[in-house]
Amino acid sequence: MTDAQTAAIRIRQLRSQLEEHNHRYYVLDEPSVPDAEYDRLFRELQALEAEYPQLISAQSPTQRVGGAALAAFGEVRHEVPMLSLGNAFAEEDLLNFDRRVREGLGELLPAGDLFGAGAEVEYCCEPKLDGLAVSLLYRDGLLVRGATRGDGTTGEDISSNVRTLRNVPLQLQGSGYPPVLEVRGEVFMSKAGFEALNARQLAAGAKPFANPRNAAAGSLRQLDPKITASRPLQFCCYGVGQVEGELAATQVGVLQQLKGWGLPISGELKLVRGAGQCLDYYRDIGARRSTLAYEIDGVVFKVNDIGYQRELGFRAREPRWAIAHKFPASEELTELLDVEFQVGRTGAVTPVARLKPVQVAGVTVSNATLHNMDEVARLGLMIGDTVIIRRAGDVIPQVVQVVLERRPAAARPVQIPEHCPVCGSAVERTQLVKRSKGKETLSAGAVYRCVGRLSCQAQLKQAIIHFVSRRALDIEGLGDKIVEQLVDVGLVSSPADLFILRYEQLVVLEGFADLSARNLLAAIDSSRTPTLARFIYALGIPDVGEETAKLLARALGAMERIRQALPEVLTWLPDVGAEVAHEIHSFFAEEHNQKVLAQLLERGVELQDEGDLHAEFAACTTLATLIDKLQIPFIAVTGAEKLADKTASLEALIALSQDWLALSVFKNLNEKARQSLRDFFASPANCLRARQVEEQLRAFGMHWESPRRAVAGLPLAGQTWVLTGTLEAMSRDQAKQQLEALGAKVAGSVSAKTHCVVAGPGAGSKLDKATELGLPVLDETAFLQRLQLLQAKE
Ligand code: 9MJ
Repeated sequence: MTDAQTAAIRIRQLRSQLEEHNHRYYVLDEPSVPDAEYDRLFRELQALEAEYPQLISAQSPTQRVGGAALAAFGEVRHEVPMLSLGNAFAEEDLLNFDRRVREGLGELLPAGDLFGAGAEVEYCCEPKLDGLAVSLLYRDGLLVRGATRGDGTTGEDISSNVRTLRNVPLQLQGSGYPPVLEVRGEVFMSKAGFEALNARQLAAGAKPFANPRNAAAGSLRQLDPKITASRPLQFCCYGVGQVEGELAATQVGVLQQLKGWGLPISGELKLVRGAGQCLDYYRDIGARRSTLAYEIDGVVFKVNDIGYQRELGFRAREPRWAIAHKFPASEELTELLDVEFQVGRTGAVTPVARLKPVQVAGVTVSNATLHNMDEVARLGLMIGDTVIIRRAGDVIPQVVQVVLERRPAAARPVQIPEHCPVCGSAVERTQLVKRSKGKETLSAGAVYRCVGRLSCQAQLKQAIIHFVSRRALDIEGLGDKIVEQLVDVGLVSSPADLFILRYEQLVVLEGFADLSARNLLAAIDSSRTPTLARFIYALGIPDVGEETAKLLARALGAMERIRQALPEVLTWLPDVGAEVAHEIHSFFAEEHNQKVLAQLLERGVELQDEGDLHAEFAACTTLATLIDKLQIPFIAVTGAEKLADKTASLEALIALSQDWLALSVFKNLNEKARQSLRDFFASPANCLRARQVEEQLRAFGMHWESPRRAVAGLPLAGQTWVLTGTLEAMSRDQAKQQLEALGAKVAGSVSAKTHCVVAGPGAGSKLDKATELGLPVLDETAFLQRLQLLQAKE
């Protein structure tokens, strides 16, 4: 045997011994050897690895001290989204949750007892740790990746950091684990660890952390894993994500399996039966909260049976089978010293409470957002008042209430400034446009805006900070302070100015030197080719977040189409309502924005992935949708459908609407709707608008000839579906659109010709009829699954 082979064997022995000791010490809390013995083994391993660097592996305990620092975190896509939990605050919320669970399970649940009591559901209970959700991926038992939750779909790759956590096994113990096992849990800091860390921070002249949660977050999101390694972080497992292979059939069973493979789980885990026992658990943990070694902000209940969990499924971003029952938030009294006004990216002027500093649940609070002037009015707040401040978990402190008995004689009212505190432009109250039955009404909004737009330095700075931010153009090295400086010295007065910055201008600025100036220019240069979605997001259009930006880019495919889209056309996109459509349209209609956009393109910004209108979008229209989008008063979706059935084109509809005789024999519409149709198209402006919308749809590449577009070949072609009851994940309108995109016709009544009925809660006679006729009926979960399957085939 060669020396290297002998070394490899010894290294393997040492690693397994050290990991065993680690597990006993950090997971089981039962150390089996003195620290000195552990240190000796550790140093022996280090020496061998130094001698044979080719034998170093990421799974070695020596790597727990942290490897090389990173320049940035990579991105990780979660195969199975990392969801958050719904909250229960009052006991009643918990009882309602349990009722929804039992109703959702319906007949799956065994019958109750002979005395008429309903069957009870088993729940797995755990304390709710107040830390950061993390995913750990094990392949064939080896830890290969650690990631943060991020937005639930994409997180950050923090593999090097999680390896430094002493109670995270680098290799699973025992056998029988699935070949791919993603475990999920919370990274947190114990109260003692937090105190010790803060003592060290203070001794080193560094800023102490506000609370264990912040300390854990700050420690885990370090580019240098050595820093993470020096922090007292712990992991606790509470579930699984992606799994290839079999696991136990209950939540508690899975957690016991994970524990058997060396993963730490909660020591307070308990299996209970029924909501009553959940509340007992909540009270018990609540009473012992201050004696626990770590901070918690409530308890978590999960339906124990995994089959039931699957049946219950998800609602939006939360599982229907789990809930966090939160402890009451902490509240304190303090004095409102003043109200100041901040100007945000979109010009919103927001009141901020300046408070006499007060400790609330371990954090000093001296500011609290007041949201808007309606909130100030609702609270009846005056400067000088004594107020109740509440802080719950990681939530921004809130002013909950004024203590009127303590109002001093000198209390002053809070007044919104007439002029922007930053640029002096007028401050105006926003107006809300409300559409009901096709009529627009205006009402005063809660938000006040500085009208200065980008001539207001506050808005300009925020707009640029947003433009260069990580999820937008991602210009590295352009932090808030630098943006502020660039604006203050007048080098940048629009996002387009970033692309004409020169070395001589930068190098003389505070905090810049040769290398940093060059680096910034290089970073700006490499941001010139963003994806369309990032670019749209970067523009900072009010109400257009990342998701809407992605949707616009995916559906319309090109900047030019997005720029020109009429509000009616924008509302074709799922989730884009009239208000968002209006924001997008008016953003691009504004002269200044047009100029900046033209400059950006002139100055070398090149969008990467422009293309055609998305096929799904191009094919998703019918004449009925067009009529519906025109928002003719008293003509709702079904009315639009009847009209589309009768008329084959917009021109035919316009002609029909003016033909009194034809309309009066058109029995399918009531008198009010007929009158409204006639009035609508009697207006030349409305006719013009309708024609413009149609023309734009065609110019964009949408196609429809007859009200029934060619659907042959689509998976549901020739089928008639009926939707009844309420759906939770989407509106009925959206469900209908999706079905139509797959070729189905969606009808309003059930007959022997119906192929399938989708029935949500509250379904009545249609469901009865479907049952009577023996038609297939899907509940929402089954419907969503079917849609997904069919869309995947498409
Ligand atoms: C915490 N924070 O202790 C979950 N959690 O489950 C527990 N969080 C969770 N479970 C699904 N015990 C999403 C989050």
